[in-house]
Formats: sequence, structure tokens, C-alpha cells
Amino acid sequence: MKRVLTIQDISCLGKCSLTIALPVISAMGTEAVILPTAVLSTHTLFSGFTCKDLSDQILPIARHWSKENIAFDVIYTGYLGTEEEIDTVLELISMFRTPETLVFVDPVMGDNGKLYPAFNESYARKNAKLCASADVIVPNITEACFMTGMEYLENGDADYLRELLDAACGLGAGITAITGASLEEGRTGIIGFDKNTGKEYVYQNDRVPAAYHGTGDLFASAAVGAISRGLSWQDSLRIAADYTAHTIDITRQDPLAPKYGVKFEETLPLLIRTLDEYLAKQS
Ligand code: PXL
Repeated sequence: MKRVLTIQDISCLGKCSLTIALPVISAMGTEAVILPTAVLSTHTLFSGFTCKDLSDQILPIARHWSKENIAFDVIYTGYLGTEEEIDTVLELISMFRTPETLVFVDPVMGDNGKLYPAFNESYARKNAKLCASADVIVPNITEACFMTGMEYLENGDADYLRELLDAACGLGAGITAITGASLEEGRTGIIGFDKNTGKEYVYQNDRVPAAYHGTGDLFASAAVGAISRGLSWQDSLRIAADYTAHTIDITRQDPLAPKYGVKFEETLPLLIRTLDEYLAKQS
């Protein structure tokens, strides 16, 4: 069984980060090792949340694993609290990276043209450094803009998205996929580029007219789960995009969901069936 290390916060309530990554990756048949970087009462879009930083635990935990000769097939990072924490995570990556390790970075820091409350532009520049060390990065348009310095456009056309993709590729990762990218009217999805093959990949779904917290984490976790099972990055992102779109769609009946998160628990069986179909086609 493959083993993924995922490094992000635990927000106790309001499904996101580790409360999504752990169940999704486990359900997809991969061992999920977690490294919680902070414990929050809720995610940061609630007001008055509590936060206990755990970043001073990252290296002691990593050193213990190192002594135990633990290895990871994938290291997957999500929401990280501070610039210092990103430096610490870079140190951890250098401790565990082998030629076979895949480093997957979701540079979580904002959406809809704005950074989340905890972050500023200096944090965005530090996140760009983390992306430079990654094999795969999956920024949304906002994150790509903050890391590259490009202007954020709400409804940028295909030329704008290709320019943004080009700039994001310049951050240094092997594979860059921008999420929430709409290349056709009424549709949205991914535009990605693989430097190893020089090939672009576009995948679009019908746009579901709703937005929920934690959907970026759901997309990234499902993509990591699929990659860890040996699927190509293109198939993995496609599975993740379909799964996320479907989960948003079935969540639409719930008026509280924008804050509390999507009903991914109800759609996990479908994700597992889809993964099995792709794996069967491969064998
Ligand atoms: O879903 C991203 C995320 C993860 N963790 C925390 C957050 C957010 C987005 O706001 O606040 C704590």
C-alpha cells in the first residue's frame, strides 16, 4: 500500500484541510499519515476562531519518523499557517525526499481575488518558494496571481489563463495545473502543463452555480489519492474535478453548507467506484 504524508491544519469544525484529506485518501486505498500544523476551532472564515500553532512539533515529529526509517510515496501540503512554517516544511521535504517521492503542493491562501484573513503578500512569495520545490502544484487563479504578480481577472479569457499558466509554470514545479479555470462559457475546470512532456491538458465540467468552503481541499485530496494509486496526473485531476463538481451539486440543497462544507461523505462511494474503473482499465 502506498503511503502519503499530508501536512496541513486541523480545523475541528467546518470541513476542510485534514478533516477532508484523511478520509478521502484513506477511502481511496492509500495510507494517510497526517502532520497537523495547527488546531483551530473552525476554519478562518468563521469569526472568533481559536488557533493553537503546532509548528514547533513538525521537526521533532519528522526526526522521530526519520529514526524509524519511515518513507513516503507522496508528500502533500495544503493550508500552512505562517512563513516560518513553510520554511520548516521545506526542511521536512528535504529530509524525506527521494528520487521516487512525489511532492504535491496546494498553495492554499485565497480565493475570488483575495487572500484568506491570515495571509499577506509576503506569505504569497514564500508559498511561491514552496511551489518551486514541488513536482505538482494546483493553485487556483487567485493563488497563481498572488504568486506570479499577475493581475487577477474575474472572467479572464483563454489567452489570459494561458499567460497565467505560463507564469505559474515559471515558479519551477514540473506539473502546474490551475484550478477554477473556465475556457468555455458555462464551464470550469483545469488548465495544466507538464514541463517533462511539453504538453498542455485542459479538462472542463459544467459550472455548478454554487461555491463552498473546502472544495479546493477536496479536489487536491482526491487528486493525491488517485496519483498515489498509480494513475496519470491527467486522469487523477479529471477524477478529482468530476468528484468535486458532483459533490458541490449534491450539496446545493443545504443552505448551511457554504460555511460548514460539502457533503463529501455521501459521494465517497462514487469516488471509489470511479477510481476502481480507471484502475481496471489500466491493468
Ligand atoms: O480550505 C482551506 C482552508 C484550510 N484551513 C483553514 C482555512 C482554510 C480556508 O480558509 O481557514 C484553517
